[in-house]
Amino acid sequence: MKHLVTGGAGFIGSNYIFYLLKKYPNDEIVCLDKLTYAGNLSTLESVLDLPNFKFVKGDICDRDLVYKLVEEEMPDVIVNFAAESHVDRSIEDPSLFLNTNIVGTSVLMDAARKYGIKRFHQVSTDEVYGDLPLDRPDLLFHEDTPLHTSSPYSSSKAGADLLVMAYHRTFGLPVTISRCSNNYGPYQFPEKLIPLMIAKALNDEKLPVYGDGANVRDWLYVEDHCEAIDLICRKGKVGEVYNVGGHNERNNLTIVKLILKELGKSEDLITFVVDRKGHDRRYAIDPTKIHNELGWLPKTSFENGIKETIKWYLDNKDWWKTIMSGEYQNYYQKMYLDKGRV
Ligand code: NAD
Ligand code: TDX
Repeated sequence: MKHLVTGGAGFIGSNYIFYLLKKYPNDEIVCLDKLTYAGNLSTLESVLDLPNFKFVKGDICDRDLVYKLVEEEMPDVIVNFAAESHVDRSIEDPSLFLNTNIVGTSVLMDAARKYGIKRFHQVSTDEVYGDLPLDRPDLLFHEDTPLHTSSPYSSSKAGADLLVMAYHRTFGLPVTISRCSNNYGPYQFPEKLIPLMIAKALNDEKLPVYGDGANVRDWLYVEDHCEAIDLICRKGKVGEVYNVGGHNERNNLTIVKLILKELGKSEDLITFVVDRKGHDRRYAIDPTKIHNELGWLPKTSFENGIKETIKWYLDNKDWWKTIMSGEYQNYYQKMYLDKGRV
């Protein structure tokens, strides 16, 4: 099978590429990534020279480039991870999110239509459903829960989801959508809660908890998300949405305290800071459909996953330290262009 993976130099996309290459060593993968601040080519270092892997630096909004690439490569499936993904940044600058997350998705789907690609998979998020109250633990997000977004980020993802379903209904494009809860694991950019708190704790810096720290997220180990996407691409029903989550709700303060405990650091490092604007209170996914229809269940418990993740950040300090220093942005020039890999 040949995959065009967009956003593969980011957190989940890179884990997806590693997952595919381990499980299907003969599959071919083309990765298209703009290498924004969130894309780190050094993450893909171990696969860059494989004969069945190709990296292309480019923007999913660049119609000419995308059409040319899809025509040349003719992948069996396009899996779209490329996005602006950080809620706080979307509050600072919404327009970038609308462009990449909505316009970029439409350009990819136009290419998929034009060249008759057999599957377009959109990687979406539970944030499109808005939030749930803390005092109603019985409520969960189902696939037919109305879209009800809070941030420019989640609105841009919901806009893309609506377009994906419209391309299916109007043009018959063979699409699927996955909506997953919060991921954690190796290679997550240290602006998101878990890697940020690990890095700050290791540097003995203050850990900024927004508001009262009682906001709840439903955490899933990234490899479990990758397995779900792969299953949907191979066996999922065209035109369907699949929720992905592991019934693992925790509030932010619990997570931060757990990280400090694992690292042997004092809770005095916690500092409560001004809340995020429009901050979603609680997310909780009902993954019954993907379990019943495709047999998917998460394999990694939170207890093991968080230990593995903390260990990974301890063992790979260079990876996140070069990010925090900005050094990683020279990697493409140094290790890719200069080595003639293009
Ligand atoms: P990320 O920010 O770590 O990575 C995004 C990648 O997309 C980067 O490599 C970046 O360079 C690339 N990119 C950005 N704009 C681009 C453009 N215009 N053209 C080409 N490439 C571009 O994000 P992530 O956390 O890995 O999330 C991947 C996808 O999964 C996103 O669509 C996100 O909405 C979704 N998602 C994330 C989570 C989560 O917890 N992180 C949960 C559910 C869904
Ligand atoms: O410094 C912080 N302090 C803090 O209290 C940060 C960065 C976050 N938080 C809180 C805000 C959220 O309640 O932690 C929670 C998690 O925040 P993020 O890591 O920014 O994730 P979230 O906003 O939940 O969105 C994530 O999950 C859904 C991803 O970034 C999205 O791409 C995905 O769609």
